[in-house]
Amino acid sequence: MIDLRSDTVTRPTAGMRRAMAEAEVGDDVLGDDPTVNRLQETVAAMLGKEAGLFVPSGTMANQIAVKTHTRPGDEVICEAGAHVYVYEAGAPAFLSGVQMRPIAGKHGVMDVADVEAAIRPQNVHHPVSRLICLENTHNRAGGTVCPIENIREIRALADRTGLRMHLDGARLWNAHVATGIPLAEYAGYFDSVSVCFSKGLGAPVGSLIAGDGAFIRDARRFRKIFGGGMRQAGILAAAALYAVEHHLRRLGEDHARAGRLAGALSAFDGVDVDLESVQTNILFFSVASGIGSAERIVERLREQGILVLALPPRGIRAVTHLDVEERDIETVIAALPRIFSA
Ligand code: TLP
Repeated sequence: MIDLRSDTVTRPTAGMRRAMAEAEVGDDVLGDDPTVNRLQETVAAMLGKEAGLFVPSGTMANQIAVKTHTRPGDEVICEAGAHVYVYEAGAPAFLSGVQMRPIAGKHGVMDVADVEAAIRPQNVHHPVSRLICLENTHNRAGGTVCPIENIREIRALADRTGLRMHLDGARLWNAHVATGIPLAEYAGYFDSVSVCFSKGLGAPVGSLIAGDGAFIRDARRFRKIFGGGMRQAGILAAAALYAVEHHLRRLGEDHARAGRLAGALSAFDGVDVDLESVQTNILFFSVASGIGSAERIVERLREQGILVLALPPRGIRAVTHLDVEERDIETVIAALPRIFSA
């Protein structure tokens, strides 16, 4: 099977498994795991932040950040398709008692004027606007990169109005490789940043939150409260370190492959690909009703040994990653006429 459902499906390579097997470990809840400590220091430094905290998932990273920045009753501004709002099971309300204020963006990018208009005046009737969350790259918008000028404008607004900013950087690695903008430059605009090792970088588990020392001290307590304190987690941190060292540079290959696939798909009548949004490793396309439902197309691709995700009624997502090679993309492209020209 060629699995294009997500970049989360990768399996650890032989080299990564060796690094995991050889990892020095200790009890990380007690702060004793040398490999976790090395990962936290290494990635915090890459992001230009004082401190980092290793957590089990991207969802937990975002939710700890929301919890650490806010108080119950606060409002959090984010783009309408943001993962923290759409795909985290209502956790901001469940875990932090905050209300989300979604704003429709273009290609996942919010206009600064719309963000400004969403900030509540200080008044007893309103929730307190506390936090702005950005996502880079933006998953639901098709792996789009948030322009640095837009981030800068929103930061200036946050500074003027006293709001904080969190970056869901699950795929910040991809934005960095696509643009050449240093990770620390992106991260510098945010009070906290989350990054994932278990997506394009190919580690089996793990994310990290970075911020200043006081923020991470508070976040560590919320990690414990949320049940994310892990013991000999160095085995996982070793995989994450290996991923950062060996799999970051190669993300450009995934981007090129997603671009090729997008180009091939766009040649078929009734298949709509917004080529402008295909900037990294994620590709969304939609199928006209004459061709079949998204579920039907997913089923036909599965019969050809290709897995993708349906976003009913018309949308389909394909994601390239470490376990998808050049010849897999050729196989997929060769299968397309059997799916769409029948
Ligand atoms: N995204 C997953 C699904 O949950 C949709 C995927 O297959 O793409 N932020 C962003 C931008 C994400 O895309 C994801 C995962 C997360 C956070 C959450 O990470 P995990 O799955 O580790 O909790």
